[in-house]
Amino acid sequence: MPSALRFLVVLVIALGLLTLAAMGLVSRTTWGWYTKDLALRAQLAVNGSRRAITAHWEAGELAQLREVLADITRDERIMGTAACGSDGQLVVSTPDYPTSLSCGEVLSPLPLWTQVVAQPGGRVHLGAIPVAGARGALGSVVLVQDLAFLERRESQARGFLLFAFALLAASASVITIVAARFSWRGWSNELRKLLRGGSRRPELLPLMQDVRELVERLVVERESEGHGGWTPQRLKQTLSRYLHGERVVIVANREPYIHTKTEQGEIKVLHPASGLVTALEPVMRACGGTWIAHGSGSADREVADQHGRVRVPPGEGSYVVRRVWLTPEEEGGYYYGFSNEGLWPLCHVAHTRPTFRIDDWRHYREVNRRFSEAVVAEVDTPDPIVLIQDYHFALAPRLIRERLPKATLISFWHIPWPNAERFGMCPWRNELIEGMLGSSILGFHTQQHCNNFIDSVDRYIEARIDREERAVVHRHRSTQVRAYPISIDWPNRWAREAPSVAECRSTVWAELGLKPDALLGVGVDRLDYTKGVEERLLAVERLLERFPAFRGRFTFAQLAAPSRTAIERYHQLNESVEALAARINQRFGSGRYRPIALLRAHHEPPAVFKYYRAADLCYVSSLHDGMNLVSKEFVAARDDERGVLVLSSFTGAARELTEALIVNPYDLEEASGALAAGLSMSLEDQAHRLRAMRAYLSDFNVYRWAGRMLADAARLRARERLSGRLTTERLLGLEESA
Ligand code: ADQ
Repeated sequence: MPSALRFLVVLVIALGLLTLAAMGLVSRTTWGWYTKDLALRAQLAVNGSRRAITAHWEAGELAQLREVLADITRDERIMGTAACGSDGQLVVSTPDYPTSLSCGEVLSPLPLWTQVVAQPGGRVHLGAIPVAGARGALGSVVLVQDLAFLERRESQARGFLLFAFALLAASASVITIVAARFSWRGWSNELRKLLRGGSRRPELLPLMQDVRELVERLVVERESEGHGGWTPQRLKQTLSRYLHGERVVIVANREPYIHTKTEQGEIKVLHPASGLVTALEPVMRACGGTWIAHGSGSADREVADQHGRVRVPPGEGSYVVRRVWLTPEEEGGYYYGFSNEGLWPLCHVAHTRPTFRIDDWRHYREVNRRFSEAVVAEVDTPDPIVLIQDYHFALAPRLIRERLPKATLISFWHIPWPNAERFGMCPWRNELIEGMLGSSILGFHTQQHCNNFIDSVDRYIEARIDREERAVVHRHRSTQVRAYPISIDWPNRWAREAPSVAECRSTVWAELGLKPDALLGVGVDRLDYTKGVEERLLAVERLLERFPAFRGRFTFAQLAAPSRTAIERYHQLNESVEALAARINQRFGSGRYRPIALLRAHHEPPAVFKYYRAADLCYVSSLHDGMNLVSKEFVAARDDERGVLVLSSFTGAARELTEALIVNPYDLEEASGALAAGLSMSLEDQAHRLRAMRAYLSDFNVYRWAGRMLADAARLRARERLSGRLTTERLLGLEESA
């Protein structure tokens, strides 16, 4: 039986019993009132004729006495009257006086004697009123009153009562059901709100805090144990469970969708193929938050609203890009100047001097402030989750923290962190470190970068380092410093969509004009001095010097996307790479054969993956690299388990892709030897190495990177909520005891 019906049955039975009890009570009370009334009426009737009664009775005028008594019975409810002598004998009575009522039974010395007796026609009320004359007591006048009217009234009252209780029962049931429904809905809505953290009902908060903490702890523990692989769906589920509907805000220099105008005046949307975008897109799609970025496209303003907002992805609109507009001076100072001429060379050990200019620093500070204000304007709770990306925003965590003390701020530094001594070259090192310590969690690709950061804190600012917790405590706040190695999506979209390896080879062979038995090496980079492109070309030159068998057969295709071209050092690099390629081609080229194919352009991901799949070998020779996604993309592209990865030991990736041929790119003997070994590696060895690396990447993909950071953030939020509650409880306890 459903619980609502069960409740109704119990309710009706209870009301029935209550009605019976009430009717008994009402009946007794009304009878009491009425009999009292009848006695009074009898008294009044006799008193009104007392003189005549006494006179006729004393004079023995019985006929006149009967007439007086008959007058009294004219009242319709008085059935009969009798005069009973003190000796208990009937003196005289009216015709309707019941003969069954003898005077002996009703005589009483009391001023009033009443009784209800049953008669064949129904119950009657007897009232005996003593009468005395000049010579003493004469007897009593007995009035018999009909009670039929009273019974009628009683049954009417009972009917009304029954009806009233039935009505009450029905309305109580309806009200109870409606109220129960409403209050259940209210409770469940409240519960939902509470779980999302949006309730304003303080009485439920302590209970729900416990529920939330328990749920969060269980989920976090389960998720962080890493059952099964990380997929976009699992990330999505984890996020909605962790975040309870809270929105995520991302702060990054690069926007995920750039609107540009073509020469024909059409608006085109570009989705930049960057590791950062690939990593963070699923997070935004799952949470529907806001991505705050520099609006750099030529048509960005045209498609955005007055606040710089535009919904993306186009046609889907699952989250918002909030564009921050920068003047050319701001972009020059903040992006090209302090970020890319100061911090980039400072953090990479790649022999380009960092340049620090006071104006650049001012712009950097100002742009960080502008982005922080945009964060404050975009959030709708006091404790949002904000993901701050990269070296462009070292000051933002502290600026945001000042405005949103309860926010969970996760900063991720995509490039290396140098050793403390090197970091000390920056005139504003303390401000940068203190800015970053506004974060709740600070992520780097490797433990080495975390260690370097902690050493820099130790050397330059007043803070406590909690090595056990891997955290820095500064201004009473703790920042966890953790390694989260970034990765690529797996299964990889571009690898899945690419043509077969044979097709890729034949297209690339045709594009480069290679002989059928040619061997192909590939390098894919932004043209940046940290990527070791010069060292790479020198290694190819050394290969051809040392191993003549590869001359005329081996070609190295370098895909080089122009980058930061407004900076002088990048111009120089461009020229030196071109000159080097020309020299090597000059030295070892013959006929149509060119050992170096320098393809200086931004290639769309399908073209990049075509080269990965066509090549016999990929050489990543970074002089210093936070992670390096090209190496991981090459492994993802080779579902045929063919090809060799030669990888610089100075990349974060070298710690994970240990089956690659790991080299020191400065050591041209070692690097050229590895190239030669790679080009002559057995197919079995190639497959063995690729299989191991592919298995690793299928587990350690980009969803795991984002999921682990957010799982740590969820754990931190649960812990902070608990400690906040303990503090409040303790304070309350102290107040009470004071
Ligand atoms: P980057 O220095 O840009 O990233 P990387 O990690 O190799 O270096 O990512 C480059 C991305 O650009 C890859 O997805 C690659 O396919 C693409 N790309 C490179 N050359 C290209 C070309 N010519 N045409 C088209 N696309 C090209 C920074 C850090 C890295 C860190 C990432 C992510 O310097 O160490 O791995 O962020 O955190």
